[in-house]
Amino acid sequence: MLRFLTAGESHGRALMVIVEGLPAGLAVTVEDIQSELSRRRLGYGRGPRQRFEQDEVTLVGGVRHGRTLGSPVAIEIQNTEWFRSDKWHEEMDPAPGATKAPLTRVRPGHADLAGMQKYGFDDARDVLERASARETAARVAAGTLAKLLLGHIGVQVMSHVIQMGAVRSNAMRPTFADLAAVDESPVRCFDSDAAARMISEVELAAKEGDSLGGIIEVIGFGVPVGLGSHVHWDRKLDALLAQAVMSIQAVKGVEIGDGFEVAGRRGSAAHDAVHWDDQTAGYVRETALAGGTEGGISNGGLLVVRAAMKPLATLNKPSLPTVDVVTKDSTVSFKERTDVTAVPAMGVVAETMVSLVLAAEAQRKFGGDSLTEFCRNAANATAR
Ligand code: EPS
Repeated sequence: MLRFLTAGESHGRALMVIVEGLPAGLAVTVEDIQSELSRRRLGYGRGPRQRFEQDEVTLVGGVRHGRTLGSPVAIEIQNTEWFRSDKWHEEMDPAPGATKAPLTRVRPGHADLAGMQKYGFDDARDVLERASARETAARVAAGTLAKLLLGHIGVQVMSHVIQMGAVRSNAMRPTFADLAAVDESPVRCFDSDAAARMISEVELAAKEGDSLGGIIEVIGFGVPVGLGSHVHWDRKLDALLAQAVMSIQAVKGVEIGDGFEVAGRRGSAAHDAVHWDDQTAGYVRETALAGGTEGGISNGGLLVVRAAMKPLATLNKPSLPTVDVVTKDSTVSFKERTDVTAVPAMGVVAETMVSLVLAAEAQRKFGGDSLTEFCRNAANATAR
């Protein structure tokens, strides 16, 4: 089974990810990973760090002469600030020592307080360094491998921003051919009118030292029939997707297809009608209300997953009341360098998580130790 594990703190020397279970023979380069990582840095409203962060990638193991070996793939992503300065060396030193400046005025909405209570820490940095969305860079590196694998069986995954703050996009759903246009939008929105309003919304929030959330949509094209299963709760594809996407930092809602909207409709208007198409000799659904899964099984239609991100808990002008955990006095939180919004980047991370789930389920269904075996099995698994 395809699985991965990340390690590393936001301001430590590097992030690491180990991806296990890929077939041998998958072509992969550092440039493939770097190009996905640079897509994650996109997006109006990101803070100063994204301008200098280089996401320098080293393939540490599992790849030889541009191809996977079937062994675990280990990837390291250096943190630019650590390697180009000594800024974090003392603060994040793994050797025994103590911080000079513990962070004790916890941020409401962040992992700070719950994490300190859970692990018995006196310094919020012990929590925030790992809770930081910086960790998603390691996920995106892993997701690059999943996307490359899926590409061999004709699956393509993209995302776009459909809401930023209160501004909603009205555009038609993009196709995969529109991905470059989406990535060129400073807010990764396919609706250029809405994009302009989203940018103003970000500028306004930035001026007021505030933050913004929003909603992204992930679309999967060419997902084969039969990923996931109805037979167990923990094999349902929609449930696996929901967990994977919900695990992204600051995501508070996940919707498969038109999940919430459909709840208010009558059954006769809530489902995707099924037709037979003589030309392709296959079943077709012209709508994707169910988001491409029925009974927890991919149905061969368009896969649609949406994720709602709360506004970032770190505020440039901290204003929400909180408590200093040492004195118990009422105060406002400490200040950390932050983004105004990370919604456009979260879309790329959600693509990653969806791709990792689809690749794992495709491996479960088609198996194979080599890419050739995997592709042969997928090609032979014709849906009846
Ligand atoms: C983050 C705070 C900011 C973001 C960071 C996530 O980092 P810093 O405090 O170092 O400026 O830029 O995101 C990334 C570094 C990244 O690569 O996504 C946070 O607190 O979660």
